[in-house]
Amino acid sequence: MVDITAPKASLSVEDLKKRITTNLQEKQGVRPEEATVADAYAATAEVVRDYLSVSWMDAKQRMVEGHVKAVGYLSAEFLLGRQLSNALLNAGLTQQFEGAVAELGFKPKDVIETEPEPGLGNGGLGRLAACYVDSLASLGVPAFGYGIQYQYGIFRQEFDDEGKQVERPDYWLSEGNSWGHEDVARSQRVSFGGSVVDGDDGARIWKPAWSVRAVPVDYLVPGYDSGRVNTLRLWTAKSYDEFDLATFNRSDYMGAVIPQVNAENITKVLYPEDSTPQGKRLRLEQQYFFVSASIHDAIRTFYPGEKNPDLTTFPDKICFQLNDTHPVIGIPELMRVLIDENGMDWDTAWTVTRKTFNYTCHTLLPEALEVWPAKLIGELLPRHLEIIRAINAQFVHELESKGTDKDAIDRMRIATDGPDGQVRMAYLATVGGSYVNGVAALHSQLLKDVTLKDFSNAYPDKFTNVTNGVTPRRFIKLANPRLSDLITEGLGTDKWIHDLDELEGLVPLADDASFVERFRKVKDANKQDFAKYASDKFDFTINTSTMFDSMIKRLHEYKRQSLKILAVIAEYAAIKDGSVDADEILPRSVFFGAKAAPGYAMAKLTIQLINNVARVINSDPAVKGKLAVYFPWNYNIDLAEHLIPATELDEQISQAGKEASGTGNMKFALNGSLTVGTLDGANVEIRDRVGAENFFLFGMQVEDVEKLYADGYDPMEFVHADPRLHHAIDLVANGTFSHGDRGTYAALTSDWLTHDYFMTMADFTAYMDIQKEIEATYRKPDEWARKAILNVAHSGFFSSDRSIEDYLKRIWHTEPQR
Ligand code: F55
Repeated sequence: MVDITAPKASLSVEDLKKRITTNLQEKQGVRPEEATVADAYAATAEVVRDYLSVSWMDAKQRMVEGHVKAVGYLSAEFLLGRQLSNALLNAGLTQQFEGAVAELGFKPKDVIETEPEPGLGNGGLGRLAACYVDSLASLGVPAFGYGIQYQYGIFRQEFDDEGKQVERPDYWLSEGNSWGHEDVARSQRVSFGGSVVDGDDGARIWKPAWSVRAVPVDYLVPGYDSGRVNTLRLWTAKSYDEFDLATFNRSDYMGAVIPQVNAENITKVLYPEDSTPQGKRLRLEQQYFFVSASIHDAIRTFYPGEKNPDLTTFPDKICFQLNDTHPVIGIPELMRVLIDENGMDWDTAWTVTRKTFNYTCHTLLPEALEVWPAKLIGELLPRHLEIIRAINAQFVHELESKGTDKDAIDRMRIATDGPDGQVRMAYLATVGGSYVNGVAALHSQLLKDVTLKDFSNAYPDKFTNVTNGVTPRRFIKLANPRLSDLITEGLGTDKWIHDLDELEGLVPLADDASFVERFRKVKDANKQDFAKYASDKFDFTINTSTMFDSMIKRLHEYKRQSLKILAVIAEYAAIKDGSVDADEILPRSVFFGAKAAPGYAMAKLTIQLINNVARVINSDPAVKGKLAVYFPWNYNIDLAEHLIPATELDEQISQAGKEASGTGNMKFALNGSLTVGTLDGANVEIRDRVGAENFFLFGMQVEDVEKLYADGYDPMEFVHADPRLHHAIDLVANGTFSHGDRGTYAALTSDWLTHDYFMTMADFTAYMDIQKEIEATYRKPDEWARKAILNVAHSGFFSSDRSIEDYLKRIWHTEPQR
């Protein structure tokens, strides 16, 4: 038997070159001298994957044989970003790769950039899942990521001539898939529809109407310098060629065959809504599809070959983290699997299920909590609806016997009755698992005080916090090599890459003139790089001696891109009418990056406005060199990796109490930007750590917002009180940014003046004021740099390694496997 645990020597440049050459000839079918950069990429990716697979097999074997409980991270989204450079870094092969491909006649950068970005997520939630699988592997935790391999990821955003968003399909698999490998032998059958009938001894038997085949596509997740390679298993739907017995019995040939033919639709496309889930049948099909396959996969993995496994031990083998409500149907599914498929009694199954699951909530917006029509669940998953109703009945009974008051019980029902009955997935998750966590301290507090208040009153020990984090591998080491080198030099070690608290060692260097100077040079060089990238890719001409001011995130009213664009318009107007004098103006380049959900009209109109403000301002000689606005289209991980290291001012200006955490804020602070922000989400913790004097705080706080809602908010009062705001809105309304047409932005301006639910008008003056302070600080470059260095030094807490350690201690109660 081959000893797969034997330590392997790393590869030399020569070894790697040889392997790539062989792959080119034998797998890609080209002679090395004829190879294109795409061939070189495909060959390198395969070679690196093969190289990692020895450690991967080893990790899988040890996970099953070892006695450490594993983690299954269930997420409908994993927003990975490009794989090659990350795999090379984590495997310790970056230099060998650079040497090898250079000898083969390629620029390493070109090879890396050939890879299409797998955009299998919408934004923060999906990216967080990607950071977490990186940290799990880097810390040596036995873990699986489980999700969906969509054929079409998040849409590719383009802008038309009017500056409107246009969505284009993202067929990211068109050139093949170097990283994901189908493992057809480990497929799972997932069934839908049909009915439930009585069996013997009170058993209930689900007779589904149709089934699909869930085929796993495995992605390797190499830990940084940990030797561990975990699995990210993304399921793809295939149809079965043969008929199900149930299909055959129904003798409705065409009717029965359509769902089979449509099977592959289940994993066709990622839903692009990031905050208002549509109660669509296909979305529920996606959720059940990946969760059912994953649960069965875990059972198969941990009880190999066993016909009648003792599943009371299941929670000792693995615990499942539910990434928001999307995988919550897993709770009734595990109940069904235990009871119907494995003959367990209800109470034991309930104990096992509750021990197995935990739930992370990522929102404070009520409309973002998934609620499904009971009717739909009943049609698609009739047995699950029965189980959910039984869980609900048992839960209500439990509350009654605890003496919970009747109104509270009514508010807390998991499932409501009647023709419009609903199932509330966040409640099901709270009741059906051990722990519920928010994603930043303030968010977790608000979950307890507001969103899930009744539940936290009834079960206070269930609630905990794990503040989000980001991986320093992708977002510092790979994205910002210059800063990485400077940090390593300053600290005299590169230990910070896996222990980010080491950054504290930079604190004294914030007062070291030569370090400060080098830090400034790094930022300048990154700005030059970005200008070059943006010129090549977007044809932008950017003046790099301006301040780089960025707001990159999904477009949502609560995030308040409107506040930023109104401030830009106000500044533009002030320059034009001479109300600021020329040498008072701090030259700025303002960057936006944002996709809007295709059905979100207000967000799309905001995009159109930003594009047209950019068009007008950037072509107006009166503000040339003073103010410019850039809106690179199709904001994705690649753009973030380029823009964040070059940014000096980061905008985190959501209405207080609305952004659960934010993770961009962490990436910026770690890359030496200063934040202008409200006291919201993780901004609170960032400010606490970097120091109030190194953070530009403005705006209303949660209590102010509550009070203003309660007192009755009238945005007009604020518009009248600040002539700059009044004027800026006038310019939007009078056609300045719509070729004279006064109707274009009517929906926006009327909302600002009448509703303005997120209180943009109320925070405008404070936002303009803080900008003056920002400008004054920026005029003292050494002071600015000192603050930026202190942001880096004190942000080590925001490593996703620390988040994972918190999950291990507070929720999963497991540990790395040495
Ligand atoms: C996607 C689909 C649906 Cl149906 C609902 C929400 C989403 C989604 O993408 N949510 C999301 O990204 N939430 C964000 O999660 C981040 C990670 O925890 C937070 O930092 C951020 O505050 C939150 O908005």
